[in-house]
Amino acid sequence: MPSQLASLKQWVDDVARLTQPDQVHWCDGSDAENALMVERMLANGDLLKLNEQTHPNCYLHRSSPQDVARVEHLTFVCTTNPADAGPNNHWMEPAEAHAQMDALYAGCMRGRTMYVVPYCMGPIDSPLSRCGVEITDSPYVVANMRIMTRMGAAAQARIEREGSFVKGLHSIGELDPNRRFIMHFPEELSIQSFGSGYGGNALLGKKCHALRIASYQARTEGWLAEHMLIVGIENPKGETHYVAAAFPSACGKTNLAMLIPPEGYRRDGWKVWTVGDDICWMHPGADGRLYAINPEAGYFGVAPGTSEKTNANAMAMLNHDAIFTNVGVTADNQPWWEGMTTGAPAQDWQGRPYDRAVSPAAHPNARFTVSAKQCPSYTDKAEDPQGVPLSAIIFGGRRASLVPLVLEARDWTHGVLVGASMASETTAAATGAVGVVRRDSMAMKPFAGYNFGDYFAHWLSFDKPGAKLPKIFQVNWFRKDADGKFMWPGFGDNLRVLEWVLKRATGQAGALETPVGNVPNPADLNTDGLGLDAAVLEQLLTVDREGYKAEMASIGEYLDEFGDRTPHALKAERARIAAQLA
Ligand code: GTP
Ligand code: SPV
Ligand code: MN
Repeated sequence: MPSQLASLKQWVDDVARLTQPDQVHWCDGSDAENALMVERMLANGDLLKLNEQTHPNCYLHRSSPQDVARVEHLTFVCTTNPADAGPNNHWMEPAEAHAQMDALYAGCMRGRTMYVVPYCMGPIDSPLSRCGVEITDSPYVVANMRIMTRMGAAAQARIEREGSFVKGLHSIGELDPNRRFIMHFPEELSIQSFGSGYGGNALLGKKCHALRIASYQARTEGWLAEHMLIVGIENPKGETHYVAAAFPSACGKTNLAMLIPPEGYRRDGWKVWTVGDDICWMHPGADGRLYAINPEAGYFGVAPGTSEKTNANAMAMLNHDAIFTNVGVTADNQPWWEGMTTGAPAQDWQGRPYDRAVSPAAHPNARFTVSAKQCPSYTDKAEDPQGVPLSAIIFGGRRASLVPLVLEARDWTHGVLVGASMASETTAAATGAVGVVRRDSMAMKPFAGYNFGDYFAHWLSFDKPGAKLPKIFQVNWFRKDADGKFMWPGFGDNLRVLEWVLKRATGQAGALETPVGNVPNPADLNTDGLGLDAAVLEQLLTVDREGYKAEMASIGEYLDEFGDRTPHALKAERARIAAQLA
């Protein structure tokens, strides 16, 4: 139903005049509308139906082979003052960016339908939620936004009531990588994306709105928009503590959010509840604690590596009503990707006969889209308008060496330094080289909508009288031995580390103090039934002082990249640790 809100109506009219679609469709989010989208995509080849017996209502989308991941080099934050975007972002002058985008958008929807997609990030009745409208010419985007957000009539009603929303304009254009831009205008609360139909480039509610624009809004409004999963850990006494954890793209958020406890833990009564797997909005509550909501309603998860062994919860939610993007298929048309323990690929992600010498069956960044409610560990706390109170915040990355399995920050300031100085090996989630270690502060390098120096200061500002902040930790599941093998089993066994984290947060576990943080003594971790070599555990928990001296020097150089925007308190904290190590 076209909007009664003058600003929304006006914007949609302006966009239609610029892009010249054949039709304008206002999305209501209904089942009938979704059936129409699917019908259109089956007709034009955007979707292929998967095996109806084994995977009812499941579809495969094969994206353009040149359009398979986020494109950081084509993603811009367009602020009036370049220093507000910071050295952590690509910047373009707003007027220049608008001129470039207008030229690309001119007439780009001729012969197409323009969809107007109202959506709400967060529970529809939560004061912490924020709304947006995405205009797109891609029915694939409409179908994905319907799963990933609260999309349709209820969101539109909220937008009309509140009168404000984030404006997102998206066109797939010709899917030409040379005519592709993802532009953000935080001062205007708007996003413009052209030339990609993939994931975070195109589903504008996700990284563009819920991280880049939201982080900018959150700074002025006193909250945090973060690249974090949210998980509830229920102990045998029936107490549930919530943890938020930031890992860079394709570094284990979905897996940790859906963790299945090791057998001994299950027997003792431990349970894990999934609130979110990618994005977390945190607000200080009246009681001084930080409360978190998951602004998303679905999961856009990495398929390769997902298996009965690593993530049985994810496998169970992918049997029906899911969209698969760039996976392979079996001879009987079931989805297939590397790491699966059953079946065999017949075609690869580009639809060619599978040949291991030519290509993996699934693209390394192949994804599934599925409603959060289909996950066996779903909790209706994900719908709680107040959010869940956090007991711990964890930062983690892929570090083959140096960083121990887990360490605890001394206090909030130290924790912010730990997050700010995170580094991780790059992955297939973004176009470019894979496996290169780079600084990725709070796993937000590709997603912070403003200068990291200001962002670190904003993080520090939460430590004020009356605040009951979560404790901050760092983890590393990805240490490798001399043979290049992972030293820690990971996945379900990560609960062993979470148990120590929560015990530390409630003052019930021991630790060894070191200049870079507190690490568990081997006896402080529950390793029952793990069968891990004592020497390996020892190595995982050892702080390499010489290695950390070099790391601290490198962190000093990194903090200096943000000039005088880097808070003095953070530099002082780094200097204090460096001095202790010396
Ligand atoms: P985005 O959706 O891109 O933000 O990624 P994510 O952080 O949710 O990563 P995800 O959980 O999808 O994991 C990415 C890859 O890391 C998958 O191939 C996993 O199998 C692998 N992985 C996840 N957890 C672990 C772990 O504990 N140990 C090891 N070795 N690999 C892991
Ligand atoms: C990520 O890259 O961190 C993702 C996938 O979660 S995307 O939606 O493409 O950003
Ligand atoms: Mn992500």
